[in-house]
Amino acid sequence: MKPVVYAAAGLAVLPVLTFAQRPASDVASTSAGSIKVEQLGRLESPWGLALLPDGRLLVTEKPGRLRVFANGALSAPVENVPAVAYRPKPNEQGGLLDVAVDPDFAQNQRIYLSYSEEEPQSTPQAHTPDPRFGNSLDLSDTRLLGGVVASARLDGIRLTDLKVIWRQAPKTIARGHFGHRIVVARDGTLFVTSGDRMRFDPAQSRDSNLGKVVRINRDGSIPNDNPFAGKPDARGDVWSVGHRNMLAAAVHPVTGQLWVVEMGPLGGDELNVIEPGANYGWPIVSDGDNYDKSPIPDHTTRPEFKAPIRTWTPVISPSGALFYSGSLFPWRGSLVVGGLSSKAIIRLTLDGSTVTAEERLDMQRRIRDVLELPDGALAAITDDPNGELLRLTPAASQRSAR
Ligand SMILES: [Ca+2]
Ligand SMILES: [Ca+2]
Repeated sequence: MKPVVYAAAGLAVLPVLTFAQRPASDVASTSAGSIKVEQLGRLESPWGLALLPDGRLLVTEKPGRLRVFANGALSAPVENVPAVAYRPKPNEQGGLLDVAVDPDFAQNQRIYLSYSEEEPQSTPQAHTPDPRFGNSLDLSDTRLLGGVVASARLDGIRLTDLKVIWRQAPKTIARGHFGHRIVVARDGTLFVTSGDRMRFDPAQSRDSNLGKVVRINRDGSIPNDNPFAGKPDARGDVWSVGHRNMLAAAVHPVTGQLWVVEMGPLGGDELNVIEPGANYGWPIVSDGDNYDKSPIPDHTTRPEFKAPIRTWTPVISPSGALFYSGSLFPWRGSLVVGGLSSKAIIRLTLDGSTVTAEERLDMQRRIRDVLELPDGALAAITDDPNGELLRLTPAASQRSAR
């Protein structure tokens, strides 16, 4: 991997950006000039953003609400959103998670939601502490949970004809690592990032879809050209193997490949270019280590596993990604990644599948998802019980437009 150029003062590289305050609108200087950050609305723990063909935005809130942003305002909660398994901070990662829009929405009005559900009538199970998590595991968590993808028709602000089309299997105790970004592939199939549910080893197991990238048809059936479709010893929904917790994913605009940004453990966040059937190594290798400081061999020690094209230690905590295609910012072709613990938007300049530069926009907020608006502006949501829907635009063009 080529050395990555970090943003740093005094070097001939891209500047670090800092917003001095957190008012409803911020301005900061970037390599693309001054950027204005406007607050469009407030949301409780928003998680996923999607754009409808008519320009309306969909946004989820983890406690179980879906809202429509149109004409400058957030709607009331969309009716008939299914019940989700959610419990408030600091112990939750589940709830209502991502939302995606059918490529034929104008004809069929269908959208896709991911969320966590509890096993009906499940008996609470004792938690087996895993030393690899150190003291980071929530032992009060004893319910069997799993992630779900559902399809529904959006009729105004009401869902109809809701169908569950995919489930994580097996359900397990543990509050985290659902994953669950939904990305529509160029061929109209759906990619779903399925986290390891904090159980490590299922990520390498062929009879589980935990710790995998999954690809399904829009009705939940298995595409015939999936790498393990029809094989007796593997699940047909699996597209790639050996992942931890992938909260950011986007389809490359030229190659059509899925790119995912994966949370590492203690260090070792990864940017991976996904190839069908490939094994990305978790939990056997990671450039990070376990929470109890026990070492995990680095990727370079096991070349049989597909290596990330970039890793981050300390971590950025990736959550949400897009390939920028607009012209409002001079960023066409960049991969833009939202960061939680980094409280940043990370922009990677690419040459093919090599990262040639990295710019961090210091947002002073945990960024949960990012989206490109039709005019090339960026929308972002923040991971906070008192979260924000933000719009980022070049400050100069904002002034000239008014
Ligand atoms: Ca890996
Ligand atoms: Ca390591």
